[in-house]
Amino acid sequence: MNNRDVAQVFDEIADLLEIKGEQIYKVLAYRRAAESIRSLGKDIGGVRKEGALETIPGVGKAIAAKIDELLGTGKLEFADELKAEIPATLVEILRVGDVGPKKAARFWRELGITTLDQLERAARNGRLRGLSGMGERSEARILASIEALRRRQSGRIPIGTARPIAEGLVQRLRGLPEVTKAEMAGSLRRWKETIGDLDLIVGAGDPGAVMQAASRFPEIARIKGQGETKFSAELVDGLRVQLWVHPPERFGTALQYATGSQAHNVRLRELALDRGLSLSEHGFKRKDGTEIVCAEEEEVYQHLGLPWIPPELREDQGEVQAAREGRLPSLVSLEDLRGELHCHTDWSDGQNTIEEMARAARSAGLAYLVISDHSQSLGVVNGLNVDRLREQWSAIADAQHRLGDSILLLRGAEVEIRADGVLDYPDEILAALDVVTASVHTSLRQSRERVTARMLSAVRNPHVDVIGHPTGRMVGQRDPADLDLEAVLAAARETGVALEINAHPARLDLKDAHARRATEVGCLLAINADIHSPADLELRAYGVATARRGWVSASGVVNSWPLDRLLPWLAGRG
Ligand code: DGT
Ligand code: CA
Ligand code: ZN
Repeated sequence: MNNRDVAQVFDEIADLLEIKGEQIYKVLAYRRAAESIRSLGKDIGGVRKEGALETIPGVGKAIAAKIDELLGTGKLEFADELKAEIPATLVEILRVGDVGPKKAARFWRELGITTLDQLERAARNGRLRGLSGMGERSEARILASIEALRRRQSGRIPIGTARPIAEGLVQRLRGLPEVTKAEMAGSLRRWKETIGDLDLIVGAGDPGAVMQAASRFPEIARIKGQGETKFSAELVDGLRVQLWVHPPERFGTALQYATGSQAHNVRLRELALDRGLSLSEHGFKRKDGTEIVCAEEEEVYQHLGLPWIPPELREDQGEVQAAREGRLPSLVSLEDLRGELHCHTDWSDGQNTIEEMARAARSAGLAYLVISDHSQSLGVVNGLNVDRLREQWSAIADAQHRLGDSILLLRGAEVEIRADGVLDYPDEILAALDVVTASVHTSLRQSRERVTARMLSAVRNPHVDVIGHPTGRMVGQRDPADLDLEAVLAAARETGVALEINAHPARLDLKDAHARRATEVGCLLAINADIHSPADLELRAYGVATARRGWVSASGVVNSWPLDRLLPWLAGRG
C-alpha cells in the first residue's frame, strides 16, 4: 500500500461517515489525515517503521493505530464495519461528479435511493428537484455526470458523440497535401451505436509525413504508438484514435480491412483461401507470391466473386452468404426519406415555431412534416391539453397558408400511453388528427406483463398510426422496458401500425437487431429524428444507418413513401 492507497481509505471512511450523518468534526479528522498522508513527501511505510506516525499532521493515536492495522494486515476492520452498515452501492453514487456525501445521504434518506440506476431514474423523472436546494439545473448536471461516469466505465462512446469528432478529423486529414483519400473505418463506418475507438484511414504516398502532420492536430493530446502503417493517439477528450495510412494504390484492401468487422473479415479471408488467395490489409497474395492490389474497395469484393457489401451489414450476420446468392437487400438511404413524422415545436418542448420547423424541413428536401407535440399528461414538457391542441390546428393552417404548397403540414401528436394503457386524448380528438404517434415516456419499469399489455393496447387502438421509440431504451444509459417484443411485432403486423426507429443517437429505438426482426415479421417502420430544432434534422442519418444495419429497405418505411401513397394509407386507418 502506498501513500495514495492509504489516503484513499481514509477519504472513503470520511465519505461513509458523512453519509451516515456522523459529527462533522470526526469526518473532518479523517479528511485532514488523508490530505496530509497524500502530501507527506515520504513513504508512509517508512514513517511507520520509525514509529513516527503521530508526527504526521492530523494523525493522532486513533488514526495512527488504523494506519498501523492497514499497513500490517492490508485491511481495516473499522472501514469494513462501516461498509456493512451503509449500502455499499451508495459509494458508487459518490463517484458521480456532482454528488458528494451530503447529497448522497439526502437521496438515500429522503428518496430511498441507494444505486446509480435509481438515482438516474429519479433525475430523469424530475424527482430530485423536489428536494430543497435542488433544481432542474442541478438535476441536469447530475444526469450529465452519470453519463460521463458510465462512459468512463464502459470505455465506449455513443456514435452521436464519436461521429462529429471523427468528421472533423477526416476534414483535417483531407486538407493535408500528401493525402489523396481519407475515410472513417471500423465501427464508425459500420455505424455501430457505440464506438470503442475511432478508426480513420488515409491514402498517401508518404505515410511518415501524414503521421507527422496528424500528430500536430490540436485535437490530439498524445501519441500512444506508431508503426509503419498505423498510428494511435489519444484525443484531448480522452477518446482513442487509430490512424491507418496506406499507399493510394492499396487503399481498397486497407479500407476493407480496417472497416471490419473482424468476424466479417474472417469470412472474406475464408472465401479468398477457397480461391487460392490470401487476403490482408495490404492486398491479395497468390500462391506463387505475386500480388493483387486494390485501390478501390469494390475490387476486393469483386476478386472474391461478390457484389460490394454496404459497411452497415458487415457484422457476419449472413451478409456474405446473401451476397453470394445475390440477395443482398436494397437498403433504405437518407435520400429515400420524404417526410418527418415526429416534430416538436415551441407549443411543447421544441425550440422553434411551426413555421420555422416547416421551412427547415423543406430545406432538407422533405415533402411533408407532421407536427407532433406532446400530449397533456406530460406536464414537464408542456404537453398540450385538448384546447391548446385545437388552437394548434389553426396555427398549423395559418403556417400552411404562408408556406404555400411547397411542403405539406399534417396534424399530429405524440400521445402518451399512460401507465394504465389508456391514451392521453379522447377518441374524437385522435380521430381528428392526421397522424397519431403513441409513445411511452413514464412508468417504463412496469412488469413485463403490464408494459407489454400497455403497448399492445396502443398497437391495437385503431387511431394509432405509429409507435414512438417502442422500447424506451437510452443507449448506454437506460435499459429497454421489459417488453415482449415478439408479441408487439406480431400485433403491429396485424394492425398495420408502423414502429418507429427513433434516430436520435441517444435512443436508436428500435435498435438495429429489432428493426431487422420487425422487417422479417413484416412490420412497417418509420424513421424519425424526433426533431426539437432545425439542427435535429441531421440526426436522421443515425436512424437511416440503424435501419440499414437492420437490413431495412425503403419500401417498408412509411415516411419514404410519397404523399400519394402515405395519405391513402393514413386515410385507410382509424
Ligand atoms: P470498436 O472500436 O470496438 O468500436 O470496433 P471496431 O470494429 O472498430 O474494432 P477495432 O477498432 O478493434 O478494429 C478496427 C478494425 O480492424 C476491425 O473492424 C477489423 C480490423 N481488425 C482489427 N483487429 C483485427 C484482427 O485481429 N483480425 C481481423 N481480421 N481484423 C481485425
Ligand atoms: Ca474502432
Ligand atoms: Zn418526441
